[in-house]
Amino acid sequence: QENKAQWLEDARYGMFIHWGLYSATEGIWKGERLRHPNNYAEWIRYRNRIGEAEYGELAKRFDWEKINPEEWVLLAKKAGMKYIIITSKHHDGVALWDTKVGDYSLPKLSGSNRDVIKEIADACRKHNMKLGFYYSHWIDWQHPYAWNHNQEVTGRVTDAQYNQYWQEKVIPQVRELLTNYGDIALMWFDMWIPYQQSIIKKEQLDQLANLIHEIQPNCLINSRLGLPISNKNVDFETLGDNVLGEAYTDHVWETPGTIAHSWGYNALESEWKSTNQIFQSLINNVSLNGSYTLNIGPRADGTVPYEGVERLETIGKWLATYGEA
Ligand code: FUL
Repeated sequence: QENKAQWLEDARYGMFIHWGLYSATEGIWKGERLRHPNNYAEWIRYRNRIGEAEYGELAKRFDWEKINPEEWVLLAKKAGMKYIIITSKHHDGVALWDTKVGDYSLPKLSGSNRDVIKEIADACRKHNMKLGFYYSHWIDWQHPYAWNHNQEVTGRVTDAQYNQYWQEKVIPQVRELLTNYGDIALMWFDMWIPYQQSIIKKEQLDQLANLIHEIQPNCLINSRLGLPISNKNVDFETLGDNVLGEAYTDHVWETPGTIAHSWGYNALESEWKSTNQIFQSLINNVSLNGSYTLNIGPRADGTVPYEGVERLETIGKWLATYGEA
């Protein structure tokens, strides 16, 4: 039987893009710098308990004159990457696209009519790049009945309430993503514990997977959906953040990796990995038939920090010379 995830194993190297309202904070909230724990820049809304309205104001800081998703695609090309995965909705609950499900989207909050998801989808088609969507299904700091860390502890959200979140936000939003933007190579969900330990029910995950299969049968689903790789609805395994492969497996897998520490843009980032270290990670995974999905965190004006561009281009030059048969 043909493995529909084979292309991902063959692709070996892709780009992750973490971009959203959090990018506009640049990792600093009212003068306060990131600190442990939860010190990923894209977690700032949760960490600093930023309210809905105040967080929404961040959309005004986006510079639409400069934002150009095609440049991300061209950078991925130059880097030798074969696919792109972008955060369509991260934990903050904000849709980057022009969703008809609620008002909490980048276009509506910013007052711009630009849909960067459409723009990146068009650019990917133009440049022959596969496109996948990160979608935070489990956690959503916007919807009152979704999992938002406090409620899991206090048990305030009931199963019925969670299901309301699921039916009125997750399902219709994923339907939009798979209906309005052409062929989507993969859906990258993000729950790092098995669903049994979460508020999510198996029936809800099956409903989500069935929806995806119905609209786009070739679209892959990753294991952070909350199910093991042995489940028929999971097409490839996503290892832990920056966790590299250690052995051959009988399934397709990838590592999501950062160039520095945070995934979202952090102006005070101080933990840049060396080009050599990143390259070694890529080679490690490729030598075990795995894939490496390396992240960039563009600023609110769409520009990519020099430290990232420089590393991507250096590796890309090597790959162009020696990388392909
Ligand atoms: C994690 C998330 O919590 C991070 O913010 C990031 O999206 C990473 C890829 O997955 O677990």
